[in-house]
Amino acid sequence: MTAQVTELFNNIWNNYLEVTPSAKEIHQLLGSGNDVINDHVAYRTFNIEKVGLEKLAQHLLALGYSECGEYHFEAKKLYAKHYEHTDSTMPKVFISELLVEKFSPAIQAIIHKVVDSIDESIIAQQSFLYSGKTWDISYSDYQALLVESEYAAWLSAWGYRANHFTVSINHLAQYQTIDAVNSKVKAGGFTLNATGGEVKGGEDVKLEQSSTLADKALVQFSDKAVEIPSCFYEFAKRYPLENGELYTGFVAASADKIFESTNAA
Ligand code: OOG
Ligand code: NI
Repeated sequence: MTAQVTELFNNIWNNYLEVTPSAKEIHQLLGSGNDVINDHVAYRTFNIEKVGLEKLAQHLLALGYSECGEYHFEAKKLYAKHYEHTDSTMPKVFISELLVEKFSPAIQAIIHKVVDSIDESIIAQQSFLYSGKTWDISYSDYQALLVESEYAAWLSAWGYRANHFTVSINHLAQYQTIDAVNSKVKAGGFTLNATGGEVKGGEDVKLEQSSTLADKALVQFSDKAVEIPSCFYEFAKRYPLENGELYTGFVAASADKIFESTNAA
């Protein structure tokens, strides 16, 4: 089963690198051999049954993952769950979904048009997790979504692909602290998401995180091609609980700011 999980994440990683070249460079900058382990990978979707978070999760459950935690984001109108594999060296997966009914009728109509045009057979296959955008959307519809929800706009333009991969600082050979990682990434010429400060969380909440600002890549809209924010790279350090085991959950207050890594700079 782990070989299948590894193969799935290799496919997801390659699809992510197509629009996130900085991740490959940063991976080389931080690693020294095989010490770059993924803490987690994140997905975004809409809470419409056809593509709801359970539709993404089914492919993980089939490979030995199970549901471990849930999170609410009132202001961004999102709900999320995270999944863990029995083999703790496999990445955790964080899946959020947009509460579509909380948006204006015009926004809901654009979202439903997108979801209606997805082929059911694409969703049913494991490759759905690295299928990207399999529909047409105009640049003006993208801009309309952007006014009410950056998340909805990002998802409609990029589709089903990892929104980010996350380097586990705990496993790095050369760096032990998030400040050391952040300094190295910035010295390499990359920009960090500074919303709420570069470091989100800390030892007090058992999880410390930072992330780059998303790369920019070209999206083929139905009427024209435009460069927009694509995906980002995250760095996470986990701290032990009273029982000595590393905390494996997420921290909603920090995640709320990580979401903004795909905002236009
Ligand atoms: C997910 C943001 C949350 C984390 O590590 O807290 C997250 C997203 O941007 O889609 O990944
Ligand atoms: Ni994350």
